[in-house]
Amino acid sequence: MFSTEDSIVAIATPPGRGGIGIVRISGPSAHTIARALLQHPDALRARHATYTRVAGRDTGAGAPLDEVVVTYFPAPHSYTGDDVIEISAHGSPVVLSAIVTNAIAAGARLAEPGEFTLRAFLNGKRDLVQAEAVADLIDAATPLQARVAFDQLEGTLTRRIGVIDSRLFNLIARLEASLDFPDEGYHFVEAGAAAGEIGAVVTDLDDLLEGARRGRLIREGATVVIIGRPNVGKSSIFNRLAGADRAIVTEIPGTTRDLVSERIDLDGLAVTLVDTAGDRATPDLIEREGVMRATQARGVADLLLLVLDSTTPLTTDDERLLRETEGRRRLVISNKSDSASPIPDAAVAVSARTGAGFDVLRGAIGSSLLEGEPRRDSAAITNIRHIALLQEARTHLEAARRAAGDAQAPEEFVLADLQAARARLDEIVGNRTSEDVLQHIFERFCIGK
Ligand SMILES: Nc1nc2c(ncn2[C@@H]2O[C@H](COP(=O)(O)OP(=O)(O)O)[C@@H](O)[C@H]2O)c(=O)[nH]1
Ligand SMILES: [Mg+2]
Repeated sequence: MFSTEDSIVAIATPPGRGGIGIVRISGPSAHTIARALLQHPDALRARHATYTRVAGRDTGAGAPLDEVVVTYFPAPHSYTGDDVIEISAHGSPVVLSAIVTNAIAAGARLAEPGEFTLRAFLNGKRDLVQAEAVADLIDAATPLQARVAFDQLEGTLTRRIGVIDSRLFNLIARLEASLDFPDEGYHFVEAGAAAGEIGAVVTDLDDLLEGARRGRLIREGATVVIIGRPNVGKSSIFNRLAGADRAIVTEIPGTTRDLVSERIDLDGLAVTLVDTAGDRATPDLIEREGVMRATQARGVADLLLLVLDSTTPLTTDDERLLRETEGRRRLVISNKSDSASPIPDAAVAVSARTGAGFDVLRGAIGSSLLEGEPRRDSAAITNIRHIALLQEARTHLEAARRAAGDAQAPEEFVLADLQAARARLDEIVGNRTSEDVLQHIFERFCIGK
């Protein structure tokens, strides 16, 4: 189903107008197709920028359409591993689509989403983890997300999985040798030693999985929900953190009646900040709906900011909220520090009016989100597909370890589970990934990537 026989074309730059726009052609006839489009007498020199003109029609004849710089990357030294031509024209959608149309007339096919990167994968230029990292890098909304994605593009995760895989391979080889030569009276690996070695691999996997929550938070972002009874200053805090007057602030309790949310970059973490209606029993139908939505938002939050008002004594609503959120990841905030001294049990004191305490608050949000996470420089694992496969591999390794430690269990049992664990690792890097999964992964790319 995935063919690399034909040549594909697409605009590689984002939609809209810009100084430069790039059309990319990849495939065995990329060079021939480019020659048909360009008003350039000679063959293109490999990896040289060639300044020339592109024709207005699908033959080189006729009025030129634009001045372009063309680069030819012969296989296999290109992004996709096929012959690649990149035509940099002026960033006009009209010019760029004309080039694409002409390339199609000259024999190319419009690329599917992610097809350039898919070809790089099929041609062995990148493994699946790296191909997925390309999409993550393009999608990154914070510098930290970009760095972690680039790390994976460089192969950090691939290497760690490779190390684990080769330990398993080595162990499997020795176990198989023991099975194949049972009469030699020599065991390539003792049963007890095998269990120990498998245990060490499990520890390696756990190391990798340990950083996963942090990695997920970095890649997917976190949802932080502001709760509290009416008038404590939730919307004011929301506006300060969002850096904009998004939510309406008044002295009238019950002003916020719906969820208001805003994406913010909090020291590299992409945070969806949600302001909610003040939590109280109320006869007002609309406000009641707001309180219900607030309760739902509370349910999906990665972190709750429970706001208290330091200018008034705690009410029964405050105490109820403190109780209800006790088991949750939360930060208790004492607001209005400009007018009263902070509530003793609160984690952070702020004034939404003056902005005092907000640096501390931002830091505290970041550290509570990542609390208990290994403080590594980069989280190697971020992708839910990778996490699920690592967990499956771990399950098989645990089964193998039990079988290896059990004198009654035949060695074939150990081997079967070790092989199954390796198969999961292979699937992460794409060595035996089904076409369905590949299709699913590359679908989320945009055209031209
Ligand atoms: N003095 C003082 N007043 C504040 C502060 N934050 C909010 N307020 C006031 O408290 C009232 C309620 O604020 P609002 O943000 O709408 O609270 P919400 O109902 O919890 O969303 C408004 O009159 C705000 O001006 C603060 O830090 N200090
Ligand atoms: Mg409000």
